[in-house]
Amino acid sequence: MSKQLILALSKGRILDETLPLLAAAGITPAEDLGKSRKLLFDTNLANVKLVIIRATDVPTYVQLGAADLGVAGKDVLLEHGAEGLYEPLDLEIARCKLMTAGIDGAEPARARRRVATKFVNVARRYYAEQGIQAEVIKLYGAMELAPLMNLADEIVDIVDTGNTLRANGMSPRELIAPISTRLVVNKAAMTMKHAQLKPLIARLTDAVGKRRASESAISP
Ligand code: PRT
Ligand code: MG
Repeated sequence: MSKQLILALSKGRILDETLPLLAAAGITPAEDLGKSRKLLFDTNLANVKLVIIRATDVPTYVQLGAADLGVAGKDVLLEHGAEGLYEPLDLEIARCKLMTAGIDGAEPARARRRVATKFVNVARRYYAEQGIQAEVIKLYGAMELAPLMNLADEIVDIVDTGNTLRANGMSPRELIAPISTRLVVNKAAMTMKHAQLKPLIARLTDAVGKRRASESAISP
């Protein structure tokens, strides 16, 4: 008898890049995800089901074993904490950087820096490591607005092209961590369902390798 595997996918921009990778690894949803309001999907593989949830909820599902494995941004994993999770594979998609940023030309405030971010744990850890006193303010979006409105001296946010910062008269300051999307696996499942998980992880590893090879063949 084959044990069921539940794979938790982050919806949003990560999903668009995850699906081709899953397809290359031989996993396709049984119906068109875009046309459905369902959250739980069968796949072409009898023992694999998909759940599609908020990116920030993926570590929780996998940690608590509601899902056996998941796909999540490293930023989300750093913020959430990785207890009870293995991270066996870098999927090398949705690459970006976690950075500090501030208003162009403004010196970072010296005494006690006010930092607006949705990554409060990452930010507290980072400023403590730097020996910088920081008051971290939790925001749920539009971090770029905070310095402009005098709510904060600096932000911690995801930067890709830097266009969002530039459009708001801000620039990146320090790199906190390079980010990409990772495969995470529940530690208990890795033992209990090893026979099912091992070939799945191997196929995904293969798909990532092939994708990397084809990309380096195009770009110099
Ligand atoms: O929208 P919601 O609040 O539900 O969640 P979300 O915004 O976290 O999800 P979504 O779908 O945007 O996906 C977020 C995940 O994609 C992150 O956890 C990262 O791992 C990854 N990722 C990769 C990015 C970006 N690139 C990215 N550029 N996530 C967000 N951005 C945003 C960033 O927040 C900023 O507003 O894009 C803007 C910066 O981009 P540039 O190109 O202007 O620098
Ligand atoms: Mg978003």
